[in-house]
Amino acid sequence: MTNLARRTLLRAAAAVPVASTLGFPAIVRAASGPEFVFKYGNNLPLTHPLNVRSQEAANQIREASKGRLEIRIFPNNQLGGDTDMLAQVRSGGIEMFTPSALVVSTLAPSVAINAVGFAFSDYNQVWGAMDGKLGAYVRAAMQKAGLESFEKMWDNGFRQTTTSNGPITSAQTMRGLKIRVPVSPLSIDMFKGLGAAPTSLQFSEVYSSLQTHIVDAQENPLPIVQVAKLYEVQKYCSLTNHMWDGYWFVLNQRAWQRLPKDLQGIASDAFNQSALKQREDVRKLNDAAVADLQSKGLTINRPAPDTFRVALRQAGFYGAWKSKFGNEAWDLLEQSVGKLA
Ligand code: X2X
Repeated sequence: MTNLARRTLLRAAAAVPVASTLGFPAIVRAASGPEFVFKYGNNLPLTHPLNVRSQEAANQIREASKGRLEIRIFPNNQLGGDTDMLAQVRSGGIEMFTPSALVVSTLAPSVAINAVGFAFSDYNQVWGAMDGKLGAYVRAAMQKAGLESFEKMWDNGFRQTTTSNGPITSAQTMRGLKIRVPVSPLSIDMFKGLGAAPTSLQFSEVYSSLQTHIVDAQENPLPIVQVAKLYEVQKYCSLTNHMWDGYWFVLNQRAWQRLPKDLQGIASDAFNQSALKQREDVRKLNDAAVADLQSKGLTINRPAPDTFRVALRQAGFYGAWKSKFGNEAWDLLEQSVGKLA
């Protein structure tokens, strides 16, 4: 057994499913247990709407399937970081995972297209594209890479920048900034284009790397800054709105194909409906987040986007990523947001 495999197994053995932590009623089922158990790993704390609504979907599925299908949730990187979970969902070590589109792009590059810098300006554009042709295009790309996915994407949010050493007010203030970004070539390239010094780290390492000043800054939507308590290790929050990011619910292809059609229907209905509620939860959190984070000690500012856009154009960011994503994907994005390059 490789070291990685051994570590993964040990982690899986040590991890406790959410259902038992939260004291949900024991599953009503025959003594033989559920016919199908899907292990679902994610990188977020239990309090994030992604986990709250996933648990709701799991409960619905247990009821609607009369205990035949059980979804066991392993939140908060219990099964390893993003890169580990992406490998596990492909190999079948786990059946489900919710990676950010940024992270799936290490496997299927076009999947990160929603995160092109300053492309989406509001949620009407986001859901129009992701529930429409652009989303369908990306899901087909994931399927080619061996991953099934549910139709509805879950919200992460518009990403904002936090630092420990001064507010970001323009592209000039990004110069040399030691900033953590997800494990994603697009994020690295974009922050290099803005003049910063980005480092890719899995989300599981973010709090400690800020605390120990391995990096001085990170970028994430406000609800993540809240639930992961990043305000404890950061001082400034600049509302840069530099990209929109969401989570795909991906599934191991063989596990999905083994599931009878009726159970497939029950599972996808439950998760797609929960996605819509989760989007609404994130919207409400965002509305209240600025005041909440201020009360927790963060200094908030709202930089204008112009200098960032100019810096990215000058760095050749849009041209380079148009050729990486390909004309078809880029055209679909521009149908939703207008001309970019
Ligand atoms: O790792 C991050 O920054 C996070 C939580 O936003 C993602 O999953 C991409």
